[in-house]
Amino acid sequence: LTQDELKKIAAYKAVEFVESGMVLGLGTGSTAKHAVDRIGELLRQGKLSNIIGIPTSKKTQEQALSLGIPLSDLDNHPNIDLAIDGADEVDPHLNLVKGRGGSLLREKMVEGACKKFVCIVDESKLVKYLGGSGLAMPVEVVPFCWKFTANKLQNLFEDSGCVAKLRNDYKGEPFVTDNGNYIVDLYLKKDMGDLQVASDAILRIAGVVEHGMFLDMATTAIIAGELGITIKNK
Ligand code: DER
Repeated sequence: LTQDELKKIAAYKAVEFVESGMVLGLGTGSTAKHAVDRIGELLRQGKLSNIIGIPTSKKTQEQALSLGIPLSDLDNHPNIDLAIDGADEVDPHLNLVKGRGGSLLREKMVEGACKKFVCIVDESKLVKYLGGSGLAMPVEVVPFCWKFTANKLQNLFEDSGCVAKLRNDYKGEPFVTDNGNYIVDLYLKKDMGDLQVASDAILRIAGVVEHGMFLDMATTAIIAGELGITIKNK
């Protein structure tokens, strides 16, 4: 099975949790895309009805619009029944790294407003500890003096051999989020210790808007692997 087929399997399994009448947080990324497609398909077939989608990015908003999924926002629906979204890393406690697609702020706002947050991943996303994959730990920062903020972030985790890099787009320009901010990616060589302490320290830096660690937020993880599907509950 290809990675995308595994993503699709996890996504379709998560959509089995969706009931008619629900307000749904619609995730962002290549795994969540399958879930949004599936929701659109079930609505079209009449197998689901009265769904309201709260998108976690402009990209997902466009996808949902093209599928005819009725949409609203957090101002109108501050309490959401269920969110379905991918992740870049999942640790054994269902803590996540998200945001490699750049949507972490809206994802964290939406998923923070949900009664249930089902995280859908292929097995390649499982890690022993967050930041352990050597891949980016995203932090959304204001563009104003981003270098100053990036240096503070890098120094915060110097014991973990942290390197902070501004994320650029394909043109080599700074990547700009849906919210008009920049992303500084942190690359760690060792784990960052207590995650809550690390999270609090990052958020104390004035130029930081939000980071990509989703601690104690996912209620369920659906993991699709070569040997089948695993469902882990908090
Ligand atoms: O950027 C994001 O937060 C995405 O949800 C990411 O965490 C997962 O993206 P993927 O499903 O394309 O791997």
